Amino acid sequence: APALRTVAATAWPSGFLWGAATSAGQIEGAVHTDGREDSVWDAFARVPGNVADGDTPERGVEHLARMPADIALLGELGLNAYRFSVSWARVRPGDRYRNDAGLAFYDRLVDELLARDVVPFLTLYHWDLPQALEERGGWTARETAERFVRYVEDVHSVLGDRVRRWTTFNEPFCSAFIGHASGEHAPGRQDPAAALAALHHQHLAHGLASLRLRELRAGQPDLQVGISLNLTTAVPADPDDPVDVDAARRVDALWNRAFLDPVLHGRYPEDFLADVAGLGLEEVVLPGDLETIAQPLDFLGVNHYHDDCVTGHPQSGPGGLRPTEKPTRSPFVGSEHVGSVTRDLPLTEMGWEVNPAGLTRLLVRLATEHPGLALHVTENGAAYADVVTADGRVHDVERTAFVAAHVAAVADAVAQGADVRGFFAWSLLDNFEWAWGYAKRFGIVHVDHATQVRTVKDSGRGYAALVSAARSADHRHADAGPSVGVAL
Ligand code: GBH
Repeated sequence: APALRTVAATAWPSGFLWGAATSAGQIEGAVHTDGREDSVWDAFARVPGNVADGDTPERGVEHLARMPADIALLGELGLNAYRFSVSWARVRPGDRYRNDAGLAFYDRLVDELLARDVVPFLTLYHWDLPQALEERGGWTARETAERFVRYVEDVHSVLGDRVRRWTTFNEPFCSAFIGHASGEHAPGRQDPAAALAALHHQHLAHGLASLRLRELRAGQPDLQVGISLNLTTAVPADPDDPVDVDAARRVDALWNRAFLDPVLHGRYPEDFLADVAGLGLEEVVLPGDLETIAQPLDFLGVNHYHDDCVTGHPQSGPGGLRPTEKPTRSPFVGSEHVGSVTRDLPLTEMGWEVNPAGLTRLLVRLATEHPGLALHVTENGAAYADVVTADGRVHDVERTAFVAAHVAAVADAVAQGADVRGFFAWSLLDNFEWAWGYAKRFGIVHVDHATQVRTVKDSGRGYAALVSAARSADHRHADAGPSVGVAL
């Protein structure tokens, strides 16, 4: 087994959140139970060729039915936080009315978490728009942002008394550009103007929902609102080649600055506006929108998987998101010529580079460029082809090393001054990996998709051991007197 780097437990801020993450559309299943209606992913997955092996989210990993046992597992792993998402299509089927039967599931989930002293970390939108709204234009329609606020009010009306951490969007890059430009994700459109409209309307929805949650939190001042972005460091393949340097600038804008700048500073980057000039963004940005979008952010969620080494002379186009033959288009609106190059690093089963130093670098960059911003690593993980062996265990040696190396990478960032307050392993459970269906496994807990039996993988045990060391040091500090860490 690879040597695990031991992290000085004292490096962690007091009250650090040690969690695992999931999303509704990937685990819940029961897509028509208790009045839930289709999301865009249910409809997209029914079209042959969109998802590997014809898989659909219909069964998920039956989390809707198995939730108490799944949360018990989280407790057994010693985690003190759980990041989950709420399904809009369960809460407002067809976006017509508040569905109390759907909301009751999340009500029970939150009670189950609190009973185990696990902090609920709620995401409002993890890519699962109600299909009925897609049929009215989806994220290309401005009204969808306003409808999002009604949904958020419904969720808050039931969970606002117990949930303190609210995330508006998960990775709006993916739902905008992979959903509407490359078309590899639902709703599967391949239209640059639609992607830019979706980008802007999700930003607007984030701003409007943040405003509303702040009004609603009048009686609950510790409610925090943030957003999770799939920030991705763009590295030029040849740093001496101006074409590659320009390619890196372009995708840095697309992955990172087209999100950070509006949300944090109320502006789109000038170079990004130039790259996408004439493609339709001008038409959807109305006066006042950017002020609405730039609401104070209580934390930034960072989802990190890999860096992107880019070239402006692509040998092969971007890809690897979808296993099927549908003609692939670039997600990089206005920069379609840019391609990715794989460096000499180990690769996961997704073909993504394993590069924990990239996570340290990203967190330190954020801390430097946005001083005072609280950070959570809201996703980090890896897919490997796991098997349950005769001893009833899953010896996922590579993932075990991956988790340890990335936890150590976060410790390095903390030591360099980044204000990181939480880490969430993606994912608690093997699940529906979007266009890859059930073929890719990201869990620290294995799921047998035929029997739904759960088996904690060695990576889950390894993560639990790291967390236990960190948390017992935290408790010793707490016992020793006032905490030296940040107030959470
Ligand atoms: C996250 O997104 C999602 O939030 C989560 O739902 C998902 O299950 C998890 O990751 C694992 O996929 O093939 O070179 O074009 C992942 C963010 C951004 C990572 C795009 C892959 C492109 C890689 N993704 N990136 S490439």
